Amino acid sequence: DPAMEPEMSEEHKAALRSIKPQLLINGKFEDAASGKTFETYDPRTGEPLMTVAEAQAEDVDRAVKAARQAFDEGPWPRMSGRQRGNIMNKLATLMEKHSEELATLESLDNGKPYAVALAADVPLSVEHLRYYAGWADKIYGQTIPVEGKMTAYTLREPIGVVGQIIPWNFPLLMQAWKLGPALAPGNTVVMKVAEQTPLSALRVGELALEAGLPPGVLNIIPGDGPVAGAALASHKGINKVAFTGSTEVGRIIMRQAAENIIPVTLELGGKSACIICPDADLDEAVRGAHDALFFNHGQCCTAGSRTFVHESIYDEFVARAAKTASNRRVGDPFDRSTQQGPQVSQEQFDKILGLINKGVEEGAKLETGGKRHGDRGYFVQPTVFSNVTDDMTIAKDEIFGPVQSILKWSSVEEVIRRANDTEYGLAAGVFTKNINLANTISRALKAGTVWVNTWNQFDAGVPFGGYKTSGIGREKGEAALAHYTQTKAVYMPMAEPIT
Ligand code: TXE
Repeated sequence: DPAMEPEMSEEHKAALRSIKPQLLINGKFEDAASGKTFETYDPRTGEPLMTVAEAQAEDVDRAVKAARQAFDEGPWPRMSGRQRGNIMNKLATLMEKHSEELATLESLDNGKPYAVALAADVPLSVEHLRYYAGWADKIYGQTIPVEGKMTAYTLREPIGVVGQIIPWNFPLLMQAWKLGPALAPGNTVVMKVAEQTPLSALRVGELALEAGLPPGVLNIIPGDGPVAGAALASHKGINKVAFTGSTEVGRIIMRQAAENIIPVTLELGGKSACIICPDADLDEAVRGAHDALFFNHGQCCTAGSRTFVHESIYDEFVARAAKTASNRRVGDPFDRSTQQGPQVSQEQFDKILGLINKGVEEGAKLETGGKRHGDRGYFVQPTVFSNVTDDMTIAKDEIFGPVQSILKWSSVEEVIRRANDTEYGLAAGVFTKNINLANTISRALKAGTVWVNTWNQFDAGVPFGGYKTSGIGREKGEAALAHYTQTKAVYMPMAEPIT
């Protein structure tokens, strides 16, 4: 395709050639039974990037059967935790070895800056797998003293076949977040990757086989949400479902899980409040609030999409925030100076520009940006709105784009109430040097994560998840393992103890 030539280097082509763009079922890459395929697009140009096999219900069924057999008869849940940990560590090491290739795929498919993918997405995914590899031989129960001549203990067993559905904003990282706690205790997995970004996950699937993951333990099915995703979430053969994506689809997934009475974990949308107190270091706060919103082009469930600024510093803050946003370097993700690439898809691009227009219509003041950047691809100008009020659409809906909304507050009680006045509760944060204020506000915020004078910290060991409609359950840390194991209690009489 001549339109693509200027931007497709030999490195890019080599990374694309490294992929088998098919379904990974039972340790083999294969086409969909129907032969169906779909295109994944290059968000820089909107041109097709690669043709990928598209799973239908019959393929999902084959994948679930493979995962079932691997769980019921295969070595994975039967080998020692330490052996599982060794294989997971090998996968992490292979991913590290292929860092540049994986980062290239991530940028080509998703549009995020290559430098960010290489410095964050890949190493954080590697670290995550290593963290859970470390847990694999440390998942154990308790011995519980009971009445009478009886002994009792618990075992923590894997749940079985797990269905996992992931989104496109952090393809590698979302895959690692889901795989780590599922694989460590011995579950087997069928993973539906996002139709926008299937590439890096497929490469990881191949590396997992190379690392020695037995066939059927990890099955990867690219495909459409309402087709492949729905077939997976409603399949009678899965024992648990885990989903990251929109709140709207989360509701559907939970309904389907209810039909089969299986546990469900959901990581959904957010409208996170970033509260700037009058005593905050203004430069740090402007930079912090900027990064909280604009990181990953605003495509973060934790985006600080409601910036609440105290009235005493409001005008100065707005001026500096607008300047910072207008200085943000937008461009080709493979240019090392680029801070912001294109949004992931035409659909997201349209949604964001639509919400920007809504902001203008409803009376918010456009300080900078507001339009598409350039004339092709899905680039959006870094945009800042001031004079945003709580009732505006841009203050309520998840925009998932580079659009900062700055609201004004005057008292602590008021800002806490307004920050919590949302259906979401994923993350929140406060910038202040006053330790009492930091404590008061962080305790009062109804959100699964609160950041104080920082944002977007995601250590593998720290639990992450939502209050309210932002989700159910926790990912990362020890907390996630609880969702991927079930407890068996064993009672056994014992002879009269001799003491
Ligand atoms: O999400 P979907 P979309 C939010 C964000 C974004 C909006 C829409 O606001 O603008 O959601 O994005 C699969 N049964 N987030 O449309 O549809 C789908 O194929 C089973 C927040 O991309 O929820 C993909 O793999 N699966 C979010 C995954 O669900 C279905 C990240 C997510 O897609 C399905 C992404 C169905 N009926 C978007 N329909 C976050 N929490 O970080 C779709 N899918």
